[in-house]
Amino acid sequence: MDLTKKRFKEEFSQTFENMYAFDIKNSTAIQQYTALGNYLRFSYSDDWNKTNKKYLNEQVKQVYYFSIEFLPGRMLKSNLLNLGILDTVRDGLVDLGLDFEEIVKSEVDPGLGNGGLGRLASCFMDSIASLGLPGNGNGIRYRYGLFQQKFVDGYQVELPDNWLRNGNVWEVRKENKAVTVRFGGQVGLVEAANGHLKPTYFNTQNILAVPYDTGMVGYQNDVINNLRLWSAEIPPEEEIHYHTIAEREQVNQITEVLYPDDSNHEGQTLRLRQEYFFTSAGIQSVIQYYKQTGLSWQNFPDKIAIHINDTHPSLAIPELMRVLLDEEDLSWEQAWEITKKTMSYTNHTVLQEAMEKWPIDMVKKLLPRIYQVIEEINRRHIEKKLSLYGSDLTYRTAIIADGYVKMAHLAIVGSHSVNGVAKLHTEILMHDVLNDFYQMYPAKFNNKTNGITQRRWLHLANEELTKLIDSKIGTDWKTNPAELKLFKAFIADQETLDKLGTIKLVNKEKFAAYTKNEMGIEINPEALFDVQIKRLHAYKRQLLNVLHIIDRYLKIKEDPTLAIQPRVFIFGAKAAPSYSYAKQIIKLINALAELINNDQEVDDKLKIVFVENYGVSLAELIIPAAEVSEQISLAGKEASGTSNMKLMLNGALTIATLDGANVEIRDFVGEDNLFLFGLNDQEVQILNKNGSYHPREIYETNPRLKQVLNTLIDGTIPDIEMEGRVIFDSLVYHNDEYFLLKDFDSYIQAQEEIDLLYQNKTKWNQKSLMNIASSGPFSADFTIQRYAEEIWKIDSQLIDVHQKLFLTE
Ligand code: OX2
Repeated sequence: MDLTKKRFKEEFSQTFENMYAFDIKNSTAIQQYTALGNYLRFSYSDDWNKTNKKYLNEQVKQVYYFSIEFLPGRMLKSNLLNLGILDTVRDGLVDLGLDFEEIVKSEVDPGLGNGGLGRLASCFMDSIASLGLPGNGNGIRYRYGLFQQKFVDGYQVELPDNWLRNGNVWEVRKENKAVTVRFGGQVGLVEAANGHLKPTYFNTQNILAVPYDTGMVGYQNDVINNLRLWSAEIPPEEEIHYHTIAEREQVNQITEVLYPDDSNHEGQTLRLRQEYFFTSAGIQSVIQYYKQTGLSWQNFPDKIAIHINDTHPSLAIPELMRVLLDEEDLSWEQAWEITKKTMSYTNHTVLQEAMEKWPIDMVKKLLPRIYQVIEEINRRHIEKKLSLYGSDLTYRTAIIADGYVKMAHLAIVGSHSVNGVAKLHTEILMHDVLNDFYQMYPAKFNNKTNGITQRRWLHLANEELTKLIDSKIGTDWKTNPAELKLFKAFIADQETLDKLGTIKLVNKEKFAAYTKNEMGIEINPEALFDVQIKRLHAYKRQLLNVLHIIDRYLKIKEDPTLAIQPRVFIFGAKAAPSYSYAKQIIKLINALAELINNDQEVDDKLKIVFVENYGVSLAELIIPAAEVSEQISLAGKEASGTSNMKLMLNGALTIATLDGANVEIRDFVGEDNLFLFGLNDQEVQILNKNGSYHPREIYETNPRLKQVLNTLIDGTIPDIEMEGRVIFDSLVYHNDEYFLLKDFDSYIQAQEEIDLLYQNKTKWNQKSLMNIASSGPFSADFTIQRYAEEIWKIDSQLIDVHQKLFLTE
C-alpha cells in the first residue's frame, strides 16, 4: 500500500477527529488504537472488495477452511506489516507524539481458540492470503473467548474473557448475508411440485446466523481474503415466539463461549449445537456464493474445496448432502460424488479421549434430518464394503456404532483426503489408529506437516533478529523462507555470532522487565532461559520438567557452593477447567516457584517463572527470549506441536523426544544441533504391549529419582499435601502412564549436556544460528502450498510471476 508519512498523519488525525470529535492529543491509547484500526480497515476495504470480486468474476476455485477455533493474536501490527506500512505508521505516530507500543498493547488478543489447533488455523489464514490463494475461514464468533487465567494461592482460577468489551475494529457485521440454521422438530415427506416426495422439516427451532467478516491481509500483495465468524441471534420475525429470558438465552448461548478443552472431547448438547450451527451456516453461505456463478452442480468441486479442521466441522458432510438432496433435488449418487470431491479432513490427535462421538439420541433429537442422512451414508458404506473387507473390518469402520455417531469415521468416509500433521503422526494414523480406514482407502491418506507464519513469529516478534538476517542474506527469505538456509554461511563469523548473542540478551532483558513489573519476580538476564509453553496436559509432560527442576534444587541445597549454570525455567500453560490432574500440576509448579524463588541459598542459580494467562501475545514476548525449547511429550502422543517450530525459528535449542514434528526438526537441523532423549515411539508401543513397565521398581532402584519424587510427599515443597500425594501416586503406584520415570535419567543427562554447551558461548550461538537457518521448511507458506496443490487444487492469483513462484525448497 502506498502511503507517505505526511498523508498518514493528516488522514489519521482527521479519522480520529471524525470519530471522537476531540483532539487526538487528549486521547487514550485505546481510542488511538480504535481510530487507527478503523483507518486501516477503510484503507484496505477497496482491496478487500476487489479480491472478492475477482474471485467471483473469474470463477476461480476457492477453499473454505472450517474450524471451530481461530487464534489470530493481535492484528494491528501484523496488518501494518502485511500492508507494507509498519515503519511509515510507526514514525508518523511518533511525530504525532503518540506511543506506538502502548497503542499496540491496547488491542485485546482474541482468545477464540485453545492452543495449537486454533493457532494453526490462523497461521494458515495468513499464509493463504500471503500466497495470493483464494481462501476463506469459517468459524464461530464467540462472545467470550478462552477464560482468562489467574493464579490464586498457586491455583488456577478462570475468569471470563469479555474480549468484545471495546468493540472490534476489524470485523464487519453483514446482516444481509445472514442465514437460518434449524434445530430439532420433525421430518416429514411432502409432495413437491414435480410429484416427488420431499423431506420437509416441521416445528424446528430457527436460529439466525449472522456473519461477521474480518479481512485477512496478504503480505504486501494487495490480497485481502475473508474470515467469516458466525453469531447466533433470534430471527426478528420470530421474536414473538420467545417469551422468557431463558428461551432467549438458549439462542445466545450457542455462540456465547468457546469450550475450554484442548485434546479432550466435550460431550455436551451445546457443543453439538455449536458444531452444527457454524457448519450449516458456512455451507449455506458457500451455496449462496456458488449459485451466483450460475454453474451447474457437477462443477461444484471444481470451484469449491471445503476443509474440515479436526472433526468438529464434520457435519459439513451431511449438511452439504442435505442441501443438495432436499433443496437442490440432486440424486443421492450425484450429491455424494460432489460432497466427497469437495471435502477434505485433517486429523490433529491420536488421543482416544479426544475422539468425538455423539450419542445417537442426542443427534436424532437435535438434528433429525441430518441424522437420517448420516444413517444413509452409513448404510451405504457398510453395504459397499462388506463384500470387500468382511464384517469385522467393515463394522469397525461404521459411522454409527455402539450407540454413537463417530465423527472421525464420518469425516473419513465423506472426504477425498485425510491428512495427519507431521510425518510420524501420519504414520501412526495409517498403521495404527486409523489402520482400518487406511486398508480401505490408502489413497486418501497423506501427510501435511504443520507450519508457522514467519511474519508473526519472526518479523514482528523479533524485529532485531530480522534486521540481522536481512543484513546478512538480504530480504528474499521473506518471500521464500527456504532462503533462510543462506544464514548457515555465517556459522564461523564471530561478529554474526556475537550479534546473535546480543539480540538474545536484549530480548531476555525485555522479558525480565515484564516479570519484574507484572509479577514482581526478578530474574537475571544472563541466566539460561528454558521455556515450556503449551497447554497443560499429562502427555506433554510438564511434570518431567518439574522433576528436573527439583533435582537441580536438591543439588544446590546439598552443596550451596556448587558452580551450576544459572537457569530460569519459564512456563506458560492453561489447564482445561475440568482437568483436575493438570490443575494439580499447575499448583505444584507454583508452589515450587514459591519455595525456590524465595530461597536465599539458591539465589539466582535457579528461578521459576510461571506466567499467568499464556496466549499469543505472551508467546510473542517469551519466544524471542528463549534459549532452550522443551518439547518433551511422550513419543507417539503429540501430533505435531508448533511451539517447537516457533522457538527454533528464534534461535532456541530444542530438548526433545522423537515425537510429532520434532522428528523432522531433527532431520533438518541435524542431531548435533538439538538434544534428544527418551523412549521412541516403537519402544513405548512395546512397553505398552507387553505390560513390562513397572515404575515402582524404578522408584525403588534409582536413589536419585526416589529422592526427587519424595519431595512431593515429604513436606519439602510447602502447601501441596493433596496435590503432591496425587501426583506421586500417579507416577509410582498408578503405572505412570506417560513413562516419566523411565525417561528421567536420559532427560537429566541431556540437560547436563545443555549446561555444558552453554559454557561455550560461541558454540552455543553456532547451534542457535543453525536452528534459525534450518527453520525455513517449517514456514506455513510451504505447508499451505502443499495443501493448495495436493488437496485443494487451488491456484495463486498473483500475476507477478516472481511472487507466484517464489516458494522453492
Ligand atoms: C493440536 C495438537 O495437540 C498439536 O500436536 C498440533 O500441533 C496442533 O493441534 C495443530 O495441528 N486439539 N489441539 C490439537 O489437536 C486437537 C484435537
